[in-house]
Amino acid sequence: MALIIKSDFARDDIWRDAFNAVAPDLDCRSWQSPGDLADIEYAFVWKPEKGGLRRFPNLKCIFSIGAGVDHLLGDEGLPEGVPVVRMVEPELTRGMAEYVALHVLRCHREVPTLEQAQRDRVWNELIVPTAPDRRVGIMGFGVLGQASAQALSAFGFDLACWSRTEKAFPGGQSFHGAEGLKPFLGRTEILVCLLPLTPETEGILNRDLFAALPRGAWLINAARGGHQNEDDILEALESGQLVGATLDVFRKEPLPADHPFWSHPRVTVTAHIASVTQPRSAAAEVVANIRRIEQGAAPLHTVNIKAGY
Ligand code: NDP
Ligand code: OXD
Repeated sequence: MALIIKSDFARDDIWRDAFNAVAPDLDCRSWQSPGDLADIEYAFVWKPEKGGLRRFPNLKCIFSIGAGVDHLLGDEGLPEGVPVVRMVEPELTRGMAEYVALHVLRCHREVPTLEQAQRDRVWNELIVPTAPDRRVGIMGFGVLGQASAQALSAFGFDLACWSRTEKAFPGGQSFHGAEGLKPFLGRTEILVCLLPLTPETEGILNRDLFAALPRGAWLINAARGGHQNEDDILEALESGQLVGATLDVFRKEPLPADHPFWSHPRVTVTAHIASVTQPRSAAAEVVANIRRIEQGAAPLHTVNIKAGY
């Protein structure tokens, strides 16, 4: 069984070691020197070049190294009929829940205001609402949205979620579809975006959406830069419609050095590190899925190519 690896952050060797630790029988090959292309049955990839996966005539499954599959589904040369599996692994999920909890708490407790007070040597006895009086809304209520909601529920936030299809959410209010978006936004003071990037969600974080939030809302985008209209974010910050934005993802990455977000006093920039797939736990999940396929079962976490996620 041969697996071709094209990894993020040039981590091919780390991945090979992680796979070998759980599956010594798996023949891991690198994208640069794949050997006989006909041997390759599985691909484990991040941002492969367009059409690159077509080289392998016997591919049984394509595993995305990330939870997002926009890097694959944007490729018109993706081999037809080969299932695409997105990354679902416990440490990636935990990392995102940490990031969301950290930044929601930071907005909720108005940490940027307190940091400024310290710089100004001002004793600011700032009193903030309690968590049950703070309305947090999570756009995208899949694996990462649900884990983030669970982490936030420990603090007692007033939570709501928005998804494409109807979802039960015993810990909060649930909205879905186009008709659910406005009421969801209208009650949301801290908005967390964890949507996949699809033709339907491209550019969704725009002026119209910000206008539907209560004045002075906070945006946290840990999903994809393609969701956000960056000029509209700056305009909403300028007008006070948004009081702050925490952005992990950008239209262009790395964020260009002259981008106004870098120095904006009410924007927090992180470098697409909200959460990162972890080799040990991810290799175990991928190998378990490969074993399923080898036994004739369908892989878990396959993507609906038509829906785009
Ligand atoms: P899932 O596929 O598990 O969940 C996606 C959620 O989005 C579902 O609830 C889905 O609705 C909802 N959704 C999809 N399309 C729409 C739509 N048109 N309208 C409303 N809701 C919609 O994805 P994950 O939670 O695993 O990952 C989410 C995204 O997070 C990834 O696609 C990736 O881009 C990003 N990510 C970013 C990272 C970072 O470091 N910045 C790290 C990891 C992931 P429904 O439940 O009805 O299907
Ligand atoms: C992902 C990412 O999609 O890291 O997993 O962005």
